[in-house]
Amino acid sequence: MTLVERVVVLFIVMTIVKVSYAAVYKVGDSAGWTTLDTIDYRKWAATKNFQIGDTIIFEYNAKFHNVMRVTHAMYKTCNASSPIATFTTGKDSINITNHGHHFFFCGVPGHCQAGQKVDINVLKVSAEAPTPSGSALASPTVQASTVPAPSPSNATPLISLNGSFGLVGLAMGILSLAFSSYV
Ligand SMILES: *[C@@H]1O[C@H](CO)[C@@H](O)[C@H](O)[C@H]1NC(C)=O
Ligand SMILES: *[C@@H]1O[C@H](CO)[C@@H](O)[C@H](O)[C@H]1NC(C)=O
Ligand SMILES: [Cu+2]
Repeated sequence: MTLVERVVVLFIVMTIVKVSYAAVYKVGDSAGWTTLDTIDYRKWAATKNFQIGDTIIFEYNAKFHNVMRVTHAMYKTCNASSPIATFTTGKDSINITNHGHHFFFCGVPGHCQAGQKVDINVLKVSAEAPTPSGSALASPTVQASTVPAPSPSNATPLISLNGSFGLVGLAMGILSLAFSSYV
């Protein structure tokens, strides 16, 4: 390989690693964070495979909406009295740094009740295929027949660990391939 080819390969590998490790999701896609269209944010979230490192963007008119991160109990009852965090810029980026549920709603009275609420659930086992386990809510039979249920045992963290080692290993392998002839 020429030097240019090596650099190109390296760039491609780094791009792949970056894409698979840090996705950016705009809540509601082009509609954004709103009550105008009747957006089903639960359906929106169910098609995503959220992972640690991903960025969630709430985009909205700050005159009419906001974003509050809340507990599960507050989320269920649309209780905005003591949010964990409040965002009001109109374009809020939230970095996902841990597993589990991340509950958000709009704290403007009535908006959460109208459906302006979303649960960003970051699963422990990351699926390679774009088949979100969240779709189990919509179609449990399809989910059960096509995707093996993740084992709830202690083995699950090992699977994702192996996965990231595999990717790092691939990148390092190609790196050493690219530069081996210079050593
Ligand atoms: C909302 O939550 C606060 C604090 O957790 C609580 O004191 C209050 O009673 C709740 N309000 C309603 C309407 O449930
Ligand atoms: C999220 O991460 C990006 C880059 O990784 C950083 O620039 C940004 O400030 C972070 N945002 C928050 C809210 O921490
Ligand atoms: Cu709102």
